[in-house]
Amino acid sequence: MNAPHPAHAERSDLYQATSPLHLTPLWEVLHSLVPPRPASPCVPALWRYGEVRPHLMRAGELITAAEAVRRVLILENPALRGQSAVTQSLYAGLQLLLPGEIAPSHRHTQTALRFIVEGRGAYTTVDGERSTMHPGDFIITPSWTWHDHGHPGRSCGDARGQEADEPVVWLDGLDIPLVRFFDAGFAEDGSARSQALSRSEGSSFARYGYNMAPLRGDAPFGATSPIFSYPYERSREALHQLERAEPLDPWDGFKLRYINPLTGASPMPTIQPFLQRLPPAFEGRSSRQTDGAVYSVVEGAGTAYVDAPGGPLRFDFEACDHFVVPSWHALRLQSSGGCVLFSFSDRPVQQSLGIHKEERLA
Ligand code: 1HN
Repeated sequence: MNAPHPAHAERSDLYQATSPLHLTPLWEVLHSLVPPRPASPCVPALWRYGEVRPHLMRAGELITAAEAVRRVLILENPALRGQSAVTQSLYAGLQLLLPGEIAPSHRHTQTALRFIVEGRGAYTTVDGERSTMHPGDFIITPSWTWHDHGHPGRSCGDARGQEADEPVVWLDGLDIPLVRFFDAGFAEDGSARSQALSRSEGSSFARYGYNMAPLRGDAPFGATSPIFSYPYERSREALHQLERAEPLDPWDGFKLRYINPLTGASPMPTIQPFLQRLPPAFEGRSSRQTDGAVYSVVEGAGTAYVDAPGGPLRFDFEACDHFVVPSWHALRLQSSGGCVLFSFSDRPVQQSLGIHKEERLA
């Protein structure tokens, strides 16, 4: 073996002498600080609903929504265990509410989205307005708004029948890691379990959801959409109409982004949700983006091929499965019978910083 370069021993001495002063030589870390391309510590991962659901239902037997406050199994990126993060910037979890339960009112700086996975009969109340949940609905909780969830079941006297007795499960997406990064989070519990209602159900949609808007008044939630619920019925219809009559995109199939109707921008300043239809016999091309994304399979089945540093991965997915594609991991989608995918990412943050990048590969 060669003798160590004389400077190396002296450099070592320097590092040892500077370390107690909390000083670090940049030249030892420069390349990992500014890598030539994104090198996410996150890994691609798939959560099969068939495997997750029994544990979620078991949680429903072991703890009430009231005791848990939010009864959720967090989707943790396998490479970020213990951090409650699905990507470096985003949180995702599956929440269960059973008939007769209430998840009590609170508010926090973190913005949340809900995407309903299964079940009927539950509602969420945001800032005094209730939204009934249906599978496929995308629902927003703006930053610092009071919110509670409830599931009256059949005890409330209406005759909706069997369906109101179902467990309801939804995907929560929050900007928790982002807000934690900024050390900017506040939270507060409500004084009542359920907040008082101040508007009729559907009034925010009536005001803002039909390509019209009130004549006076500011945006009620700043940069966040004034619509609390984007019903699946309507988003699905949009995609199906495009599928019937329009050419598909070779990478995305038919993919639309949800918007804040007052601005045309993302419904939330930190999270952009999307809905995407892959028609039958779809063989998508490969692309990569700097925004890692979480996917919820709404209908149908297909395959996601994700290029990862350790070799390509293949996720065969079906309805209610969830998967995560980290930043700058090329993704290719395929579906023989057709499917619908919901997804969300931190794209609006990256776009506002001017660093978002997408590459569509051959
Ligand atoms: C929260 O408030 C909800 O309101 C869900 O349903 C998940 C995760 C962390 C912190 C707050 C909800 C959450 C959360």
